[in-house]
Amino acid sequence: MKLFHGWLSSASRRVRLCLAEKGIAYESVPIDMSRQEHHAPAYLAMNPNGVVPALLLDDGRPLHESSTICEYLDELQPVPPLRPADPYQRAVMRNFVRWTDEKSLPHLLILNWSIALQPGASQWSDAQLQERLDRIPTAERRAAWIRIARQPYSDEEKHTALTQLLLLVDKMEQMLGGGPWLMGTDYSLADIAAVPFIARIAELAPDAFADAPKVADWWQRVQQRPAYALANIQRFDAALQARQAEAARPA
Ligand SMILES: N[C@@H](CCC(=O)N[C@@H](CS)C(=O)NCC(=O)O)C(=O)O
Repeated sequence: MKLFHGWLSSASRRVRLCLAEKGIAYESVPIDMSRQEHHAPAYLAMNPNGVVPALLLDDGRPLHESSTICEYLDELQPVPPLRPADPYQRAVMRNFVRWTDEKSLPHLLILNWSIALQPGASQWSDAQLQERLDRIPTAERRAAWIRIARQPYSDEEKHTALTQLLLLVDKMEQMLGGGPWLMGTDYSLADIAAVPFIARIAELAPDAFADAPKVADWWQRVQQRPAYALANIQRFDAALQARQAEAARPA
């Protein structure tokens, strides 16, 4: 199968983690969001929402939504299992994943886009911006690009976004009872959903786990998993600099 993904995208990192845990081989197709490659017609045919990631199965059928893709992979290859066997616990897991989708990702996007996409997007002329907006399939994502191109997030908005993002740490500290993982004894898609956010929180607010010892231990355990290294979750700032240096290199 082929994974169309962004190296810096949290939703993409989630799927890379899942594929690595499963030991499923795949072809990696990086998508450059700063060039709006995810708004090209061929990509939109795979993901009608115009966001990354998208998984293209061997038989040509596409799949989008990181949480759906991860559940699909867990059904496709049930060993090692990444969802609790108990239906109630599975439902609790899904609600946690949904919580991160709704309450963490929008805030992280404000912080990430401000450094990764705003400098380039603010240089576009009105005509260039309109041309790009015309290719974006949803009003919500169009609004996000207008915002980043024309009305940069203020320091206060970024501060609020970080405060909201940090609520994940409190939530996880409460969930990590006996541990060692969010759903108890077994590593699951709940942990995988949280990893990209906690990795970024560790960079943005290194003291964030000072009052959350269970999350601090969980984060150490996550980084020791072989799948964590395989998923190639680089530091955001280092990856961004490498990408910019690559783009600036003469052809
Ligand atoms: N719920 C989606 C969210 C995907 C998403 O928002 N991806 C971001 C990167 S993490 C993206 O592609 N943004 C590009 C855009 O909005 O133009 C999923 O989990 O797959």
